[in-house]
Amino acid sequence: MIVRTLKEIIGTEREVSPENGNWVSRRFLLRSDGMGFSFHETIIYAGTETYMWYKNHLEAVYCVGGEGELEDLETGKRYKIADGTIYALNGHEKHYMRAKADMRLICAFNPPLTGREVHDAEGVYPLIEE
Ligand code: 9YT
Repeated sequence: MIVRTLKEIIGTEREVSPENGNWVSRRFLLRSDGMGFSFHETIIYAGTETYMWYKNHLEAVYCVGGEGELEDLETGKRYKIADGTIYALNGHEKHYMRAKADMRLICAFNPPLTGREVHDAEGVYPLIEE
């Protein structure tokens, strides 16, 4: 059994931010934990805009705090994301997240992330195979 606290993750290798500092991801479970998915808490800071395209991954994101606007670039649709809303990128959709207040998001990735991934110039996380 694995039991971890946020306190144990902050300030370690499992806490990851992009160079622009727009978000921080605390990676509670990674591929090395053997669950078949990775599980993170992400804070996206108010006033930021992040372009993402999980070309190699499926991601589900459950918002438990803050508020932002999600734009699906495949359809042009915009969604308000706030406490109690989940979105799932089941079609590898390119998207923007614009945070209006610091957003606290619980995220699961399949396949699981291995650790230090941040978005590349295309908004993509690389697929790291063993
Ligand atoms: C909502 C989102 O995807 N933000 C980027 C960070 C990502 N959730 C991660 O690596 O934990």
